[in-house]
Amino acid sequence: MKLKKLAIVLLGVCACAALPTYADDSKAEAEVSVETPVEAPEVVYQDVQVSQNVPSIEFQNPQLLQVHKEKKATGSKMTIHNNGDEDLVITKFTCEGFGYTELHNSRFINGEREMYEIKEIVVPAHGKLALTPNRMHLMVFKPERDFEIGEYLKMELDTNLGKIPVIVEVVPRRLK
Ligand SMILES: [Cu+2]
Repeated sequence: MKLKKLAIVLLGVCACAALPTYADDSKAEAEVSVETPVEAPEVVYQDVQVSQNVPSIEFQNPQLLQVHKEKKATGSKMTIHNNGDEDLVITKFTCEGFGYTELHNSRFINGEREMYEIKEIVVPAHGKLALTPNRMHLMVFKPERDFEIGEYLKMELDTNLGKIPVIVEVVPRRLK
């Protein structure tokens, strides 16, 4: 008797699982949206990223070089495409996991690279700009922890067109 009852219960479970139940789907969806953290990034990492709030701006291969152990700082590499009619002016930015940031340019004196802070980075309308530690770039300081190669970190750029999120991939320190 007991065994038969168990079989019926199991059958019932199987039948339920096989049936598409729209009520359950909506419930699952509601649960997901409740559990989604408020600070979830609006964009995910892709080789080419287009911002939802400023669709004329495109980021190609956004990367952050692994943090320099002694200097506790590092720079970014990416190409920013501006398909809009207005120049893009970056005035500051933040980066997840870092306590301090600066906009930088580099100059070479006797073959030695020297970085210095600049007030803004401009990507001309209908133009593009390649950011690299050898030229203009986004520099981050005060790492709050160690970062692994392949990790994704969210940056947020303050620009004349509004705040623009971009996800950077942590890559090995290798410069062309
Ligand atoms: Cu720098």
